[in-house]
Amino acid sequence: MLAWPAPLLPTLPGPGPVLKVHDTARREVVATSPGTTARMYVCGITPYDATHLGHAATYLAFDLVNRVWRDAGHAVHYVQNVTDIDDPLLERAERDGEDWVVLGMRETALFREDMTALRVLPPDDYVGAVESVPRIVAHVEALLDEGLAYVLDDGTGDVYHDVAQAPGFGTESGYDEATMLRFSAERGGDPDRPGKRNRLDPMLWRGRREGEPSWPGPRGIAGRPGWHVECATIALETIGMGFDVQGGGSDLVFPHHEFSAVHAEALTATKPFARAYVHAAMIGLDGEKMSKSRGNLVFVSKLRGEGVDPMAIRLALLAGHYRTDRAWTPDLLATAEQRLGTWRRAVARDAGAPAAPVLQGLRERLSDDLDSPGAIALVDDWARRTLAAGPGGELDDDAPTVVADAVDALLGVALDGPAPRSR
Ligand code: 5CA
Ligand code: ZN
Repeated sequence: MLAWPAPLLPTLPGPGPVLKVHDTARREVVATSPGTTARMYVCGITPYDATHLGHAATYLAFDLVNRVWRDAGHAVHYVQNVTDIDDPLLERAERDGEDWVVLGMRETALFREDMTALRVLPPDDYVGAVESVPRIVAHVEALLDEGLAYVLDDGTGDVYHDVAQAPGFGTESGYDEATMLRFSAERGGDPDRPGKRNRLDPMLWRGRREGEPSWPGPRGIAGRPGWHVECATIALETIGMGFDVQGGGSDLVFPHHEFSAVHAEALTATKPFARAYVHAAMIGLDGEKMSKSRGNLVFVSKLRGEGVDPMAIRLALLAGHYRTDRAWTPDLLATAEQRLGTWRRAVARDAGAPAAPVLQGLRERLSDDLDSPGAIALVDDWARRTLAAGPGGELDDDAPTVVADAVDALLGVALDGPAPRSR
């Protein structure tokens, strides 16, 4: 699939430090150790509705990973999927009397626009589930051949992975069985379905149902792919096993990332799928997780349509740490607009407070588990000192340019625009 255009990335003097991030599997902050090319897979959208601020926050967190790695001198092979066939897409299309293909294409196009406006670096491979069906089928077939998967004996043709034969099962989330059963029921699994060998067994292939789209499948069973094997397949086809970061929101810790890893590790008989599993916390609204199914959404495109500067949206979301669940509020946006205006006024000056400590501080903060609030505080302080300095103060001529480049390259916030209108 087509991704979106890349924003310009200024080059900064010297390399930045090694990135440390929190790995869900090891339950601690760990140093990443990519080769020349860092490899990252981030779970993409299910395109049945517009990008909300929760999605945006998650993609911004991984955009920081990308930027910190590049600043450290790595090339980055970034992969993202689009779940362009799944239950929620079909349900929404049915509700609205729309073709599911048209719905998916339209919402994916809107997502590209939102990501472009937010200056998110695009994936190198942007891959849909539908275009991956033949490779997914080959994988399901392989798991059946190995005796690691089974066809449910109820005439539906549904295929499940037998987790009892997966030695690594449970190591990504670290959850106990009761927690797994609860999340499985809440997040697309079917623990109460009769006939499964284990209640947690995840579906690999769903046999054709009346009125649903279908493709030729494993063992000649027409149907459509399961969710976790989609991401396992797309990652294996693009960046292979043992890649550096698997990313997504914390609602993907279980079952999705657990089973993507289980499928891929079974298919290749190697470990690990990812070297670190990194999860962004949830953005909420009015005390609840922002989600398409709850309908309590603030859309990036709606804010853009109201004339909100996308750089203010970016700053508002990065003002909280990616691992802290947090609420979206109008105040957050107002503060970010004010901050953006202040920063823009400061970098428009002919001279500013010394830039070297700001560059070093930004690098230190962001490489330390993506401490964006800490990074933002450093720029606040620099802008305050720059704007407060009178003529003849200790100011450097090149400081505004260096700080603007650092803020652009590391935080992804372009400061060459006008100060946003105040509300
Ligand atoms: N297509 C699958 C992943 S393969 C999916 O989860 N799609 S999604 O559209 O539901 O979510 C896209 C991304 O946004 C996921 O990483 C998800 O964890 C994240 N996300 C969803 N809601 C929120 C939220 N309220 N706050 C933060 N991140 C969220
Ligand atoms: Zn995924």
